[in-house]
Amino acid sequence: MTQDLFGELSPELIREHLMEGAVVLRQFALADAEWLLNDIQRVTTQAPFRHMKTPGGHAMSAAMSCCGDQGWVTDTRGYRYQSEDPTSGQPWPAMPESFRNLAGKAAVAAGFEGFEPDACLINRYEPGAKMGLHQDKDEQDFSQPIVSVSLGLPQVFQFGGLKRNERPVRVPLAHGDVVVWGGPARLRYHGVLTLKAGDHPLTGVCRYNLTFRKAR
Ligand code: MD3
Ligand code: FE
Repeated sequence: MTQDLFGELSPELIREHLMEGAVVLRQFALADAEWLLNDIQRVTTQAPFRHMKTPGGHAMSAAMSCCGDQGWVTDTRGYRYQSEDPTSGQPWPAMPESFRNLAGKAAVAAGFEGFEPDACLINRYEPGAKMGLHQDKDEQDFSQPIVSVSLGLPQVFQFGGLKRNERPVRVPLAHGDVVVWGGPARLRYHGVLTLKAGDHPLTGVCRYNLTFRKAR
């Protein structure tokens, strides 16, 4: 613990610089994890997890839901953001304050002031689930970063280059880790390897990942 100017105790910030524009904030969300998980539960009661289909017709192995003004969807028509949940036809659940606060704090800690995400994609991985290398490029403004929060079981993240054929670097992500991707890292290929079986005290047999985006 360190003491700041006002004598308040705060946990040491563990910053791992991955490459230009990408920083891992180890355990940054640890103290907020139970609130975040509660809010994941509330959001996904309204907008249940589902396995969306890629334009190629394959069901994704990660189950997904969204909150905020915009949600990311995929179906046979393609990938896009939209303001309604296609399952219910209703607007996505509002972004919980716990989500918004954490995303803002993490962006500032990584050097991005004024990050105001309008979308949060919630991914749930169970053993055997993975996400292949892809770019996040359905957002309008690539000058805005993406903040990702890992909760529950650990999973190995793959961080590639600007072309799919560049060999990715492997970065293990654990409960509470937050990664901020901006600047020249914003359009890099990335994915996660297959989740291994395990049992986490707060999430059981799964890993959750929140990604905060400015879609519009
Ligand atoms: C690097 N999710 O939802 S988060 C996704 O663990 C996604 O669920 C993964 O990729 C997961 O699109 C990885 C880390 C991440 C998210 C966005 C990025 C890394 C990124 C955007 C640009 C570069
Ligand atoms: Fe992604």
